[in-house]
Amino acid sequence: MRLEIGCPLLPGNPSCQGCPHSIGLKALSVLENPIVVVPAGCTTIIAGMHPKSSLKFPVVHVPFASAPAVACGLSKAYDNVVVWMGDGGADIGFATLSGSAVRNDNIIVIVSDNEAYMNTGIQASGTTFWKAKTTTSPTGKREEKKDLALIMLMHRVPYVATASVGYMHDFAQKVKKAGEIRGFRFIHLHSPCPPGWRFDSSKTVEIARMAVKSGAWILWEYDGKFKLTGASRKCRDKGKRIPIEEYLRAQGRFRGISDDDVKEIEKKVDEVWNLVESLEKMF
Ligand SMILES: Cc1ncc(C[n+]2csc(CCOP(=O)(O)OP(=O)(O)O)c2C)c(N)n1
Ligand code: SF4
Ligand SMILES: [Mg+2]
Repeated sequence: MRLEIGCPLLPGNPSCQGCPHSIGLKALSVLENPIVVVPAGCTTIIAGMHPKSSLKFPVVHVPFASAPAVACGLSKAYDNVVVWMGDGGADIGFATLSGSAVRNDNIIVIVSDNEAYMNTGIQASGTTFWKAKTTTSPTGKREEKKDLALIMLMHRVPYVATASVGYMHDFAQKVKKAGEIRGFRFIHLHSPCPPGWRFDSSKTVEIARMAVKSGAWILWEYDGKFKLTGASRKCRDKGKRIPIEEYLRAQGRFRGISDDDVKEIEKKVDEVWNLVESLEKMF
């Protein structure tokens, strides 16, 4: 069933053109009266400062490390408490994120992952892609991209999924399903950022889809059973994927990447697919 996705974001807000958070936030419209907890990041700016707000639901602005703890408190009085945080927030706030998952708090956490600390000037985060150039990795990131969704899955919480702003219906279905489950629910949203990744602002959805179609980002869901979802089901067969090189070369942050590094990335992506396929058999 196709869900009706509304637009809880008002026009005139200060997001960049083609901002992935602005696209992703629309999926929250499938929840009844959500309360959204937002730690520092681009979404703080997009939402705006009290008494003004560009979002049609209540927003609580909090310091980085406290977001899931604040949401835990709110969940004692309200349903549908959602933390909407960036990948930087998930790095810096990981202790409270993990603690909240361990307690199985009755909250939904969505990490909108644009693979860098964008709001403070494109610094690399734990989820920045290997070899991506940022202001703190000017020759390409040397460390691996950590797999946050799998880390959260290993907390053995009731619901974990990945999603992409390129596939909003898949994402909205996951938000809706998460809203019907109690306990700690986690969604890792892939959010390509035009200025941070250096591509034209009209191409956010196209780049997000290329990530999925090349197999570099895998859409999956765990709701008691681990399964691939949406476009990623077709990408199980490697022959049906687009070349990863196409995805990488469409972004300025990978400018000048060597053919050997592209091959290395293909190998890393294959390893993640092997892991995901073994999880399908295990859970
Ligand atoms: C404890 C703390 N450290 C650093 C900052 C400065 N700061 C504000 S926003 C931000 C980047 C956030 O990055 P991310 O969570 O990925 O969100 P994005 O801006 O990419 O959407 C940082 C480092 C802060 N507000 N608090
Ligand atoms: S820098 Fe990226 S995430 Fe931040 S407002 Fe601009 S497009 Fe959105
Ligand atoms: Mg970020």
